[in-house]
Amino acid sequence: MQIGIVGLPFSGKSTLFQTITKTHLDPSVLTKAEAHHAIVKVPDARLEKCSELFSPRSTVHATIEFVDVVGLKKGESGSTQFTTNFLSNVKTNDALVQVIRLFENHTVPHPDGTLDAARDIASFETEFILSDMTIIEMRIERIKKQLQKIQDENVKKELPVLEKCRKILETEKPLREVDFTKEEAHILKTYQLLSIKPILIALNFDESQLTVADTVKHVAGKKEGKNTKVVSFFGKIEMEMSELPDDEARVFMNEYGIKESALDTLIREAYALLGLQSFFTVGEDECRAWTIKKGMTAQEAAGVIHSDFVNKFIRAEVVHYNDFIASGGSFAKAKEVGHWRLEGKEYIVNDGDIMEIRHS
Ligand SMILES: Nc1nc2c(ncn2[C@@H]2O[C@H](COP(=O)(O)OP(=O)(O)OP(=O)(O)O)[C@@H](O)[C@H]2O)c(=O)[nH]1
Ligand SMILES: [Mg+2]
Repeated sequence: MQIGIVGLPFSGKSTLFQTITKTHLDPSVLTKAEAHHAIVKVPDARLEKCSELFSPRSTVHATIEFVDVVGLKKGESGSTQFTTNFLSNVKTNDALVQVIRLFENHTVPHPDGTLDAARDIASFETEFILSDMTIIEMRIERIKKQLQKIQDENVKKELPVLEKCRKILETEKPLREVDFTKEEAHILKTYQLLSIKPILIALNFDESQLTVADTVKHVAGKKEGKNTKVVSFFGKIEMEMSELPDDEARVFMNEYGIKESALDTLIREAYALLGLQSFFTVGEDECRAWTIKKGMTAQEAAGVIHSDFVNKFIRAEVVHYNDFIASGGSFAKAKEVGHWRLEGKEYIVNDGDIMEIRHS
């Protein structure tokens, strides 16, 4: 899973990227034209607890990849240019974090002169919608021509889906707000559309601002919906904080009333936004968190561990993390009270299930 960090120039993208990926980029690298990638461990207190109980040789977290998407520049006309190069860098991501600048900093002024969350959010939305519209219209034209020559059923199936998208985009609505069936979503996937991507709007405030809660509420009220979430963070101090040892960071967080680091909030929200969840495998050898989509069956989840397990799946031994802990971290006890179960192929895996796959 790859999440792209996007935003206007000087909105704090690289600051956020470095904070959540705990990397330090040289200022000379930051201005270069390539995107920066980093794989981040998904923090999970439940996995830490399992590790404490089993003292395994290795503990493996779920991971998520973050990308600092570069290439958005102020054009000669003064307005920001959404080049094709930039848009194609956005396309490859599964979801987006859009950084919105709400901090004052006179040494690096906002490209549009003032701070305005609604305007900045809308500027991306418009570009994404326009880009999608172009792709969809071109595809519709091509399909119509193709169908005049040969009646290909697979190609024919695409048309109503594309027409549905066109109608929505014409009302200037992003595609992420619309319900698509599994089949429709599958067809649309190949087009790498932009306005369909789940988005996390990350408002970047100054630590001195007193209006944080009100602004977040206001923006969330207007924008939040299906596949859109709004979060806030303090770019500059979170970055300073990420450079401190853990205990000092905690003191610092208490002082500023920060409950959770930007990394933890973002990962948690991004995870949920993508419809992802974790299940665990535990033991003396390895404790590990695995990422799956919500609604996956035990058989599908087994396939994430090893593709062979799909066909060789017999049963899954399942106990939920909470029940396991309630049973004092003992499988025997969990079995005794009936929390430990044998489940078949069709069992829908829950977030936090501890599983062992029985296979032939
Ligand atoms: N005061 C203040 N300054 C910040 C904050 N976040 C970022 N900055 C500063 O704003 C400038 C731009 O931040 P970056 O993280 O480089 O922004 P960016 O979006 O990556 O910028 P480009 O890659 O050039 O488009 C830097 O000088 C940061 O130190 C913040 O929360 N408060
Ligand atoms: Mg940058």
